[in-house]
Amino acid sequence: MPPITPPDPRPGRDAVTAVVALGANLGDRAETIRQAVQRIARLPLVDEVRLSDLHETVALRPDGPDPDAPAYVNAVALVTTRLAPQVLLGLLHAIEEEHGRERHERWGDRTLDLDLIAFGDLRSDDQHVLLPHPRAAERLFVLEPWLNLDPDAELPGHGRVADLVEALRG
Ligand code: PH2
Ligand code: MG
Ligand code: MG
Repeated sequence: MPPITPPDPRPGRDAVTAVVALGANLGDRAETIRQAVQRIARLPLVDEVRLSDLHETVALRPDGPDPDAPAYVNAVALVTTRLAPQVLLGLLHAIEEEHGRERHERWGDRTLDLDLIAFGDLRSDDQHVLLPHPRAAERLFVLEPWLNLDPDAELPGHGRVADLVEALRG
């Protein structure tokens, strides 16, 4: 007789849609982004991933846009997952490191940046997992690809992404 396996006593989490921003301005940027999305899709407890169009964008530095810096490829992925947000964030950082991400200066050039922009409608001021991402509302390189995936998207605490994009485009 095979052993009887007791039911898993851990409570299941409901699936949530997380918004992940992807950026790269070194190496084969588009290929890196496609590989990163495949890695995310293969993570445990990730059910579905939808990737936006890839957008080429001017690098934003702490003192403003820098057309002389290597340009970015940016995209957004909608990730349906039952992972906890801090676990997802840790796994995103691990994928950045697999792609040789090095951290020198703030907003320096990078092979891969994966930012957790939103996690359902969760708002968190935990210093390790700030949600939504504190600068997302100002960043067209995040909001435009997100809008392209979901015309009804809302950034928790900031309203409709379509309205934010319109205001930033001026
Ligand atoms: N990310 C940054 C800083 N500057 N500029 C663009 N165009 N795209 C980015 O993803 C980006 C940036 C810090 O994460
Ligand atoms: Mg970033
Ligand atoms: Mg980052």
